[in-house]
Amino acid sequence: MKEVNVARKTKETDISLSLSLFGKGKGEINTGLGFFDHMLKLFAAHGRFDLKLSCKGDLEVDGHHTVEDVGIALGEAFARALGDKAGVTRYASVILPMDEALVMIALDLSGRAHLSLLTDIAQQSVGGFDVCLLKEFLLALTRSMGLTLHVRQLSGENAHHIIEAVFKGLGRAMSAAVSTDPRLAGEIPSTKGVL
Ligand SMILES: [Mn+2]
Repeated sequence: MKEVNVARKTKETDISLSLSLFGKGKGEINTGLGFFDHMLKLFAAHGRFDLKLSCKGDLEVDGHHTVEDVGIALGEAFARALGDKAGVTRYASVILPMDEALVMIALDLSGRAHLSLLTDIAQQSVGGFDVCLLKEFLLALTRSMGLTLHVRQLSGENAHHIIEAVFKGLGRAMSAAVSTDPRLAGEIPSTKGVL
């Protein structure tokens, strides 16, 4: 599978993104939100994706449009890179520790968008990143690529650690789900024949 490029421009954001599913984990990310860049770099590194992303968003309003639209563009890139999902593993889950934080990620490249996010984060903001934007990002991603995603915070206190565990776990689980299952011999992993 080769590199996929997505360009998305609205009155709120201007995004250009390139994604390789089987890369070296290289992230070149510039969204103007330092904490979000850090999270997306971890996602790329732990997923072994190569992700180049620049977003010029209306940060003078707040981070909402930037975070949501990056989720939409990233989901579109995954959907296009996966195509008909022939031969992919499809399901994956991981329980990822980050110091005191422990987060479970379970996902299915189902073609159906569903997000179940259960976290308990006391801080409202971390490094200028509104904690509520975590949900907006995951909603945009799941809708855009047709992903079923369950996220459970099993423990944790520090907002940076908890959100970091979500992005690292998401990278790890996505990496496993998009990988080829040789036993499928190129078949689409659904009894319906379509994902
Ligand atoms: Mn960190």
